[in-house]
Amino acid sequence: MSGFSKGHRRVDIKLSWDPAPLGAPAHDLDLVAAAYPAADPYGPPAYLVHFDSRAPDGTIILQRESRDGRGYGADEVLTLDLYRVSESYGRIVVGVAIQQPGARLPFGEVARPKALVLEGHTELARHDLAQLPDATAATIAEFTREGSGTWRLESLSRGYDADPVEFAQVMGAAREG
Ligand SMILES: [Ca+2]
Repeated sequence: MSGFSKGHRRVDIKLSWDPAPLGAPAHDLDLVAAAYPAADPYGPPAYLVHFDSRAPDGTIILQRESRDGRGYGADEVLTLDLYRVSESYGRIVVGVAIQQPGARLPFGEVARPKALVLEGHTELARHDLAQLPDATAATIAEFTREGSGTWRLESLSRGYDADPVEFAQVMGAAREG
């Protein structure tokens, strides 16, 4: 899956999945965003945004979160107000990780794990995470600030074998083409 376009201002990322079968432990997927310093865009994240962590300036917000995939429509929604992000941040990576409280749970065992990347009503990218059946986490989008100050989106589909905490630390290490 590839996407490439420029000048994004406000982007929504919507994650959905279906609940675990009755009687089975809940399937809990998490959207995770990591912001990296402009001075060191492939170093450690400056901050993380997920169900338990907020952006210090409120420019990246988890609008909705779910622990079990129940309910209608998107289960988790992340909004990135890119036009308000401080120039001290040069790169933002967004991914999805599956909580691993018991037996290993990869995307292939979660029902209909999907993510949409939207700007307004325009669909920028669509991800079927079942296409990474053995992974327990995946990066889906990378935003890079251009010299002109605009944000470029690269659509990713890179699987990881990591729980959400491990994933948050390594999700930005890969340098894409
Ligand atoms: Ca969750």
